[in-house]
Amino acid sequence: VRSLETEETYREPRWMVLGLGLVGLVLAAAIAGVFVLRLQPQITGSVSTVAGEASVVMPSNAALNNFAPVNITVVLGVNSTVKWTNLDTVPHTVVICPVGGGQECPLSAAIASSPVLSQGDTFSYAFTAAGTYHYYCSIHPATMRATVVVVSQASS
Ligand SMILES: [Cu+2]
Repeated sequence: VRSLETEETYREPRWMVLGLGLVGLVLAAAIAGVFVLRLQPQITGSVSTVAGEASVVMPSNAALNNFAPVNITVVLGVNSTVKWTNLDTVPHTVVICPVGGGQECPLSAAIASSPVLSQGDTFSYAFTAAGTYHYYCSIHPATMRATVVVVSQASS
């Protein structure tokens, strides 16, 4: 038969284990919550890609040949995610100016700019408002200038 003293020394560690277990559960829930919050923007991003893409390429010798097509018109929410693919052996970039921002806005004024795209690299941008957007390649700004016209569904 155990004495009271012996029972107490056995009970205390159990409460400590339970307490630690609860702390562990709370931490696990917090970490899981952070993961869910971080995953949500990625899920949204993949959905917008499904909505429809328009394609532009930097063709071979794009520094002379420009983007292709040079001017495209897309419909908001239908194919207003534009995906650029560099097919050239020369690296290029995409710098998108705001509506009314001119053909060659400074990088600080750009609404989006790609990293340097090597051959085979792609860059996508989802336009969210109608308007005429000029964009250019920051490596060849004098010759690589093009336009995306975004129209709303009602006006298309
Ligand atoms: Cu270029």
